[in-house]
Amino acid sequence: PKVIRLQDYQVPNFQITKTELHFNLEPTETLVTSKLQFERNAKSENKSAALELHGQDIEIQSLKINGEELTDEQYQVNPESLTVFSVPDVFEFECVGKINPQENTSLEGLYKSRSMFCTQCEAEGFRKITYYLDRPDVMSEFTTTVEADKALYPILLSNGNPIEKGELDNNRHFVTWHDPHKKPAYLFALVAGDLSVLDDTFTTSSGRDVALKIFVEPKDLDKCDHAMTSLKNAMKWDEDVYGREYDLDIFMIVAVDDFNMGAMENKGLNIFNTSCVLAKAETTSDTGFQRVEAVVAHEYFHNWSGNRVTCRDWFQLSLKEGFTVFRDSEFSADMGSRTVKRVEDANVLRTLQFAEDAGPMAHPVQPPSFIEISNFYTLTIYEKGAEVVRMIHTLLGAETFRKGSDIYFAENDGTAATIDDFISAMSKASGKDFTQFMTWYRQAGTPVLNVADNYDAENQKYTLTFTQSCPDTPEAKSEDKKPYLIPVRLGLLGESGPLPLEISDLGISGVTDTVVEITESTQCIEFSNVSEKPVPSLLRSLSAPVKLQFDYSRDQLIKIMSNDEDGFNRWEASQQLCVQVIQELMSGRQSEQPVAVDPNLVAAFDRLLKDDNLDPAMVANMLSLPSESYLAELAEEIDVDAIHQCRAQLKKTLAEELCESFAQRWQKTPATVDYKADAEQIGLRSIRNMCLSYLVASGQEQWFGVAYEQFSSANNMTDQFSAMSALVHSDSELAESYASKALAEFYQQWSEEALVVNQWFGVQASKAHPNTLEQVKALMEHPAFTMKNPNKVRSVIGAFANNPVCFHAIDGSGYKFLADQIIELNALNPQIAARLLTPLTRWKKQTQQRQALMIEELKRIQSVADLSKDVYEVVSKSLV
Ligand code: HT7
Ligand code: ZN
Repeated sequence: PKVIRLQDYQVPNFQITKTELHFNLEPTETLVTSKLQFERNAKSENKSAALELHGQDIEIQSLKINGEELTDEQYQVNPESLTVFSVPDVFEFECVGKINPQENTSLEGLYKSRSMFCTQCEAEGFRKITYYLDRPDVMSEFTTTVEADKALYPILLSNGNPIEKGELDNNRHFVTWHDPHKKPAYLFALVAGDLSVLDDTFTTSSGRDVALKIFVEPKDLDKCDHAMTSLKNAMKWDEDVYGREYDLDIFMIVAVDDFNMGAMENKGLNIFNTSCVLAKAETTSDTGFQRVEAVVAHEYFHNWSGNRVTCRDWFQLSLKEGFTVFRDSEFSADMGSRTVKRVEDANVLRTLQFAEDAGPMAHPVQPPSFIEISNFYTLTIYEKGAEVVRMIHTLLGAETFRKGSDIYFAENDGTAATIDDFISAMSKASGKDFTQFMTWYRQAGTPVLNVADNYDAENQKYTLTFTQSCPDTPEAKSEDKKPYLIPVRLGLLGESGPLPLEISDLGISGVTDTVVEITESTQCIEFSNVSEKPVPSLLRSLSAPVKLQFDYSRDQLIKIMSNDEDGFNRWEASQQLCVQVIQELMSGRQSEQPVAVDPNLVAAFDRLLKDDNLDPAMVANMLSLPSESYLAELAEEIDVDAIHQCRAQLKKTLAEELCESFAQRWQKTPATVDYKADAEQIGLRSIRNMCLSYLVASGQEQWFGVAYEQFSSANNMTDQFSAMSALVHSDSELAESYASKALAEFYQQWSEEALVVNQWFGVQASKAHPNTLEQVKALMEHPAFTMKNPNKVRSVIGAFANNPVCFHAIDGSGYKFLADQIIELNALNPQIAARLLTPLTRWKKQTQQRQALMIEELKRIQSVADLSKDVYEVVSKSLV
């Protein structure tokens, strides 16, 4: 397969000023007629270029230029393109093509999801609908007519505003939509189905009324209120914080069951995975509610950061995704608890993105090349990209950042822009030189920031020495990498509170929190008038996406944990303390000299449990042990069994020793009466369920009964699922009967709710138990499971592949199972196959025995005939 490179970018030879589409919808034979007004691009160097259009799996019925049917000699069709050899400078191109949505299991282009038709065009799906210049820098005005059977598909939608509708023969009808905003083909959308709608309105800051509509299958109409509230909050927030108003008279969301990702920001017609729209207290957990709020906001925010200003090419993907994730993350922080949101984001970044940055698919936020762009919708583009924007926000301050975003939107509105355009706007607003900062976009890998300190009591000077480095990644060796500009937010803690900071070199004095810019490979920051040896609180709020190394003693961590002004670093200190203790248990296990859990950690947890002043959500986060994947990320060589067992040992010890404190905190935290997904109630449910999970982990049977009782009587999914999950994950044999009873009852209760059944699949597939693989195979035979639905695949196969002890079973059974599924999915849905492959590609830090088994399965996948570009790229890069 061909490698596409950023350095080869060339402006398109043609532009398409107007696009007129007509869809005659039939499940297996949809006719698509396109009339495209072409003009040669004045900026193109090749003034006599042939017309080369993208297109795939389209049966051509007719091709015309300016009304004249083309003869066979005038064009050539290849599997992925159509070339018309000689064309005038301005002309109309007409194509009638036949496509088969029913058989389209890739879920790209036009496909059927249950009884409805829908589309997914980003990144390159439009070319499966009709021949086109399917690239984001070709922007056109679309008019779309959708024609279908009226009884089966009463609702016919596309982008923009409806301008005409009518009845046709044979019980058919049509609606014509016109989108006044020029857009690239990846933002095109069409939906047809028998859908119910939740209606609302939003009045914009300039007084325009916008009709808001959420379309769902009739059975789901009672689960749309939260998405609608989130949408209105997001619309208001974007006006208040970014001065961005909505620009059409109608904004629509449609929920579909079969979807490769979370949602899609098509202009005026967002299409969502049901899992990111539907929410109801009884069926959806708090994290589900929060996800709906975040994704609804994310897609809405794309209307400006993505649609009004789009990307010139796919190497600029993080221009829209990184910026929009930053925007949605700030929105969620404003809607709920800022510190909790930061902790959640940091967890995702440090476990998942850091692992990606250390793996075979590592790439810069602006990748230099790709084989299949779908493989680059990654945590690096999204989450690291958002962190890079966050650093700009930190360096400039909120006000200047806003000036920069205003300049960016004003200068690039209606165009396809680049990351450099964004940086140029930020530079104009601030006068800051971003040359060094661009390293964040151009180099892959997670920088390591090592910090050492020195206290000179006599002169009351305190010095921090920062040393940065970045490991080897596929595109560059460590020694060839340039130093980053790293903003480090910090403070110093004294015996009785924060110390005032005096850094004369930087003109900083009289504050207890500041941001210093580390730009050199090694750099010292000197603090004056420091009256006692302080404990440094570094990288507050995770001010840069780096791995911080400072040799903290446990006493120092405990001090930060209980005293720091920065809530994030209090949480971070609790995590580091746990990491140290778990690593100590692992060393003891390895040397066969078992060690006891450090009583200082037990005491610190006890104080946390008794702290009524701290936000309950933060207490829950601080009591939450570092995940197995985070511990794996920190290890040089991963011993999955040791990590699992030592982490479980710590949890059990804490549970046993603090049983009374957990029980007291559980008892005094009220259960939810009238469910609300607000920060306060979410915090209370999280501490209550955290306590319950420890109490169940203590292994005392009375708590199994309590958990089962909560499971049966809960009035919301958070409490019901948490209780069931605690029982399922218990390693006590006594808990098994409670767990299996709960699992059976849960399925009975929720068998009609697809999203709840997915949760039920997931909890079973992620249980650390020798039988899990057999159980997973049985779940795949369950009537509710199908390989054609990505949510089901993720909840069974995906959950298993991310279940470390079972996936990495030493007999290689987990690897073989996953490889078999990928081979099957490669033919059905290449995007999902490639994504699911990730855990198998991370073999480098596994033990040698596992490495060999993993490589064997990767090679087996590589040898499959008809490997999709998606799977080919991931497998081949992981075998280098
Ligand atoms: N911009 C959207 C990306 C997306 C996507 C990409 C590849 C394959 C399927 C897809 N579905 C949606 C989602 C977003 O970031 O908002
Ligand atoms: Zn996005």
